[in-house]
Amino acid sequence: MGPIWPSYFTDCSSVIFMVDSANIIQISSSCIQLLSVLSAEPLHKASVLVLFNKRDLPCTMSLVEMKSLFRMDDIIACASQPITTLELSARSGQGLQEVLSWLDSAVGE
Ligand SMILES: Nc1nc2c(ncn2[C@@H]2O[C@H](COP(=O)(O)OP(=O)(O)OP(=O)(O)O)[C@@H](O)[C@H]2O)c(=O)[nH]1
Ligand SMILES: [Mg+2]
Repeated sequence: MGPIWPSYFTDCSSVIFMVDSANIIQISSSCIQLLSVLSAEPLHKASVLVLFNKRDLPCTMSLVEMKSLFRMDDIIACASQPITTLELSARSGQGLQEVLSWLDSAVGE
């Protein structure tokens, strides 16, 4: 669906970018998609949450490993937006409270 995302960027004040952290094959393309979202002009001031989902599944990398593959520190340092990273299991609900707190503060701004 990536090619049609830009049609939703106008008037968008916050972005949740969900990464399937159980799908190692998709990590590099996921990183490229994230960079393209971050460089989109209408989103240059949006609050961004990068969410590593499916943390309940076995054989997933640690958050530290995922972030290092994404070069997340470099991305955060270069991006114009404030970026938060969190891990989540949408299935078990682990991490959901932190996501809701982020939404609360992002939407409240
Ligand atoms: N175990 C687990 N499953 C999840 C979680 N979140 C979503 N799913 C499941 O993932 C499936 C959806 O696949 P996703 O890969 O998230 O969706 P997608 O990327 O649009 O679909 P694909 O193109 O098939 O990868 C559904 O069966 C969900 O129940 C999670 O945190 N843990
Ligand atoms: Mg998927």
